[in-house]
Amino acid sequence: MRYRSVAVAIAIFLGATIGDARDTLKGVPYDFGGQGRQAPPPFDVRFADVTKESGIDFKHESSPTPQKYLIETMGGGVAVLDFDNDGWLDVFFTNGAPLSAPMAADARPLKSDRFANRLYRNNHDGTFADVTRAARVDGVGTGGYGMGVAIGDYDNDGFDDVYVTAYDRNTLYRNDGHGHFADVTARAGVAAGGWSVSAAFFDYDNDGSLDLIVTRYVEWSFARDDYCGARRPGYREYCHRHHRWPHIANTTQVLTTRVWFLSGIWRNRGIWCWR
Ligand SMILES: [Ca+2]
Ligand SMILES: [Ca+2]
Ligand SMILES: [Ca+2]
Repeated sequence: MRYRSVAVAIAIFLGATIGDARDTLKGVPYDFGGQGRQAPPPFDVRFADVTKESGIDFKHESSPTPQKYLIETMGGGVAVLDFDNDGWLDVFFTNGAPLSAPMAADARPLKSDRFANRLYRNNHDGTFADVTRAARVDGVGTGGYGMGVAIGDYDNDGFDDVYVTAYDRNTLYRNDGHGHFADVTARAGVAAGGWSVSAAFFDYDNDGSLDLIVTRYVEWSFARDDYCGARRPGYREYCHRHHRWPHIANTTQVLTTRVWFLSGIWRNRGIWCWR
């Protein structure tokens, strides 16, 4: 009798479970445990492409060359932030830099107007205005070949600041709270160098000031633009100078698993002092 009771109990439980699941799938309200809670209504959210109407006309410029430099193959970063604290989200994009074929071994890519980073201010009506020049975040004349972007209020003044990663030189832009940014990279000592890709602000020592972590990709430069694999027009394979696997097709996997390395963590010791 004991086992029969258990079997009946299991059958009832399974039946109840199946029944509940069917009711939920049908969108039938269900009272969870008699507490008056009901299943949520069917999820029917759809997205519309409003890019054209929004006025956001940014186009990433990779500057493709016959050499097919490895940095050309990377996309740019994007951040959504409220840089003017008006309660509406604005958008920032990173961009590449002009390359030629070939580049000098010691070349350092410098941005021109076509390769400017872009900042779009939210107009509160579904449209955005390009305020890059006024905000002084285009990176023209400096900036390197842009990769990622991190947002954080590192000086605790209530306005979000911007950190852009790039090949050759990263940039920290301080928000002055009046619609402008200043390049404070040298003073802050966070240029990093090499090929930086990802970055994030976080308070690793819990002292109330945001610190910065930056990761780099591979040891690469125009002088170390190693060529691996088959050579034929319009085609290129990549490898790291210390790890040559010409028969591995998925070179991205090789690069990310073997030579990914950390650039550094900068501890914020005050507004202008990072170590
Ligand atoms: Ca805003
Ligand atoms: Ca700030
Ligand atoms: Ca800290």
